Amino acid sequence: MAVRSTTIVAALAALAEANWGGGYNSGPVVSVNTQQKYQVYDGIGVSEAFQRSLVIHELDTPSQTKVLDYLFSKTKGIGMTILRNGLGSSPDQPFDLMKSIAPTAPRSNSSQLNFIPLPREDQYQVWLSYQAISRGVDTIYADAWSADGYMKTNNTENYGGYLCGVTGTNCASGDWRQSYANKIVKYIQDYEALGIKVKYVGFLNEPDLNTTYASMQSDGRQAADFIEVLYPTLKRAGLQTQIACCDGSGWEQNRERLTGIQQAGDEDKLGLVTAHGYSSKPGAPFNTSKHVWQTEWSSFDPINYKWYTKENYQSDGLTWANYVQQGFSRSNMNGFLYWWGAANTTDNQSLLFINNTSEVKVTKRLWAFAHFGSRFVRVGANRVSASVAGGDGLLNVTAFANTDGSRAVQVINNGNNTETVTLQGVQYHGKVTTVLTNEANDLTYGVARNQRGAVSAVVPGKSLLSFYIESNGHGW
Ligand SMILES: *[C@@H]1O[C@H](CO)[C@@H](O)[C@H](O)[C@H]1NC(C)=O
Ligand SMILES: *[C@@H]1O[C@H](CO)[C@@H](O)[C@H](O)[C@H]1NC(C)=O
Ligand SMILES: *[C@@H]1O[C@H](CO)[C@@H](O)[C@H](O)[C@H]1NC(C)=O
Ligand SMILES: *[C@@H]1O[C@H](CO)[C@@H](O)[C@H](O)[C@H]1NC(C)=O
Ligand SMILES: *[C@@H]1O[C@H](CO)[C@@H](O)[C@H](O)[C@H]1NC(C)=O
Ligand SMILES: *[C@@H]1O[C@H](CO)[C@@H](O)[C@H](O)[C@H]1NC(C)=O
Ligand SMILES: *[C@@H]1O[C@H](CO)[C@@H](O)[C@H](O)[C@H]1NC(C)=O
Ligand SMILES: *[C@@H]1O[C@H](CO)[C@@H](O)[C@H](O)[C@H]1NC(C)=O
Ligand SMILES: *[C@@H]1O[C@H](CO)[C@@H](O)[C@H](O)[C@H]1NC(C)=O
Ligand SMILES: CC(=O)N[C@H]1CO[C@H](CO)[C@@H](O)[C@@H]1O
Repeated sequence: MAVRSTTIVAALAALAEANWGGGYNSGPVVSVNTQQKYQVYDGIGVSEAFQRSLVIHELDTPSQTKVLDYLFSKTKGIGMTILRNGLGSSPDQPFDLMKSIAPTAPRSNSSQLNFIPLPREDQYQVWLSYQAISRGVDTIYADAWSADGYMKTNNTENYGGYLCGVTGTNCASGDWRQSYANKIVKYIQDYEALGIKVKYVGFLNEPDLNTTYASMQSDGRQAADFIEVLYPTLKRAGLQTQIACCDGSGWEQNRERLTGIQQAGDEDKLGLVTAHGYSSKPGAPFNTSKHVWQTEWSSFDPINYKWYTKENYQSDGLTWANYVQQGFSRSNMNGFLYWWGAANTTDNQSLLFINNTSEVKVTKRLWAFAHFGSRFVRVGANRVSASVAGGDGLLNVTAFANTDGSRAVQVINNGNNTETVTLQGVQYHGKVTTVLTNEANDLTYGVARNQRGAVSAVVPGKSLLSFYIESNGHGW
């Protein structure tokens, strides 16, 4: 087409938006309103804690590059922007433990901790952070599963127990909160010395559970007791790292802890609220003005590479497409993390399965995440209003407006029927890109139909289709 003036372009766009429902098809209509802005998008992410970073490091070079690109590259992969590293509490480092930087007990709670350098580059999490950052990750979240055993009521990093010094504890060895805060600060400083900024730090993981591996229990009051020490310690060290809490094993378990922190008057010391999806799935939003992330969730089914096997099957790609979408649309999350990105564990705990040192297998869950990754949704975007009318009631939609003016609209068809979906309310000219994922497609790019101003696309049953409009109004 010949060069057009911007006035004509604008007029055409206005015509397009006025004409959407012109009766060209009677399928469902997705209405987007970019003026109605909701939460800010921080990203999607994963963890390689418990030495899965080492498993990636052990791969041969082509497989290693493949894994890193799949997870973090927005051109070759899905463009995750958040990495959750494990902050170790173990005395040693056999597979799959995370060794502490203060592995041996000092003389007393008032003595200097016995720091050692980051063990084995923090199980190659330093290397992984560099690799991730070089591909576009902009947020490192360091999270501890427990304090070191000698700081706890039960003298071990395992089997729950509490941090000595918080409400309800009375340890003969004294109050270890300041020591734990000092250790966390030293860990962040070790990363900063290597040029890696830790944006958020968490001191708990699933504090509602007592497990055989590293775990430390805490209710909201007890979390607040530690936050009151950690917050000024971070400030005194001149660190900008903000506190994340509490990685509860489920959404509601975490809500209880957040409420406890709020009642203690310490919510303003938090930078981020973090919850997992296991014990209770993400539901109603938390009552907080802080950013909220779902920071760990996965299936434990055996390895499943498929997109759809049956309704709500925990490890299917389509199930996770719905979980991520609803995380943003219903639970008002700013970020959504899976558990492991890549692991050699033969269950469905990861998005990529590593078999020995040379084979990498991709699950369909990875491609479900891709539609919500930085290929299409950029850090700092706003989720905006999107709704669907017509159809069989089995379509679910979300929309994001990027700060550069580009927009992404995700349409999940949970039904069996193929639907022709018309898009309304999004300014465009030229072509609108479509991206399709289902059993037969992994991010297959196409062009939306554009008939007399009505932009539409065919969305087969059990599929996820994104409309993507570049900042200049063009598709890709
Ligand atoms: C955690 O569970 C173990 C094993 O069931 C038990 O021995 C221990 O007392 C529990 N710890 C706490 C703090 O409840
Ligand atoms: C060590 O524990 C004692 C007893 O609880 C406490 O008074 C003291 O402040 C603690 N030391 C530090 C450095 O927190
Ligand atoms: C939400 O928190 C505010 C205080 O920040 C409080 O005034 C309000 O009652 C809470 N709402 C609910 C539904 O708990
Ligand atoms: C993951 O789930 C699928 C579907 O149930 C199953 O066939 C597969 O065996 C599971 N993965 C592993 C490693 O067992
Ligand atoms: C995964 O890799 C680690 C590190 O090489 C190894 O110790 C472990 O046995 C592997 N696990 C499986 C299931 O292959
Ligand atoms: C891992 O690779 C071996 C061959 O190296 C193969 O026999 C085995 O089936 C693979 N395992 C999985 C779970 O894919
Ligand atoms: C790795 O390869 C060995 C031998 O080829 C095989 O016995 C083993 O099952 C493989 N590991 C996995 C996780 O499949
Ligand atoms: C789609 O959204 C509706 C309304 O929020 C919800 O009831 C339904 O469960 C969602 N579908 C799926 C498959 O999650
Ligand atoms: C889709 O088809 C399957 C298999 O034929 C059936 O079990 C299921 O109920 C159908 N789902 C809907 C929403 O119609
Ligand atoms: C070894 C040890 O001290 N175990 C303790 C862990 O914590 C629980 C409850 O706080 C105690 O009952 C155990 O004795």
